[in-house]
Amino acid sequence: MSQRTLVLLKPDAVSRGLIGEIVGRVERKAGWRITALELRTLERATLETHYAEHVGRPFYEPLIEFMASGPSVAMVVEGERVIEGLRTLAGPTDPIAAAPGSVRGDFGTVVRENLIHASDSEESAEREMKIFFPDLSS
Ligand code: RTP
Ligand code: MG
Repeated sequence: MSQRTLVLLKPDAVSRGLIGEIVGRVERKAGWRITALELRTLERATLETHYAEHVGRPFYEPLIEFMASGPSVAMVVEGERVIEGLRTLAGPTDPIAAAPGSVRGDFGTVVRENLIHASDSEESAEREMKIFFPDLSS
């Protein structure tokens, strides 16, 4: 079942020089392909749309601030069961609970600065791809 998912390498991943490390892990998975990729400092408005589900949570404001603090990499990855696969590759939200071998488990300690975002369902993937790559063909 080929799918597409939206991945963000968050500002901590970019500032720490981990783009190649993380992109390399994605590229090495058999049959997965990166079909769009952009380095850009994300606008507040873009982030508010992306994180709309978290409005009102105590971590919402600091999360938006952090995500707007420097460049991120946005990309679309296509391939077999890639939505679940990218969530596995990323690891759980809290990097201390994430197993070594996952991106968060290998490189993170702080919940907010957890390096990577990956869409959590087909519906989220469709919604999020349109936010970051409005010109993408379906
Ligand atoms: P993401 O959406 O970024 O892929 O991460 P996720 O599904 O694993 O986590 P989610 O619950 O959607 O939270 C979104 C992002 O908000 C930050 N966060 N901080 N308690 C906290 O301080 C807290 N909780 C969440 C993290 O950056 C998380 O990835
Ligand atoms: Mg999420």
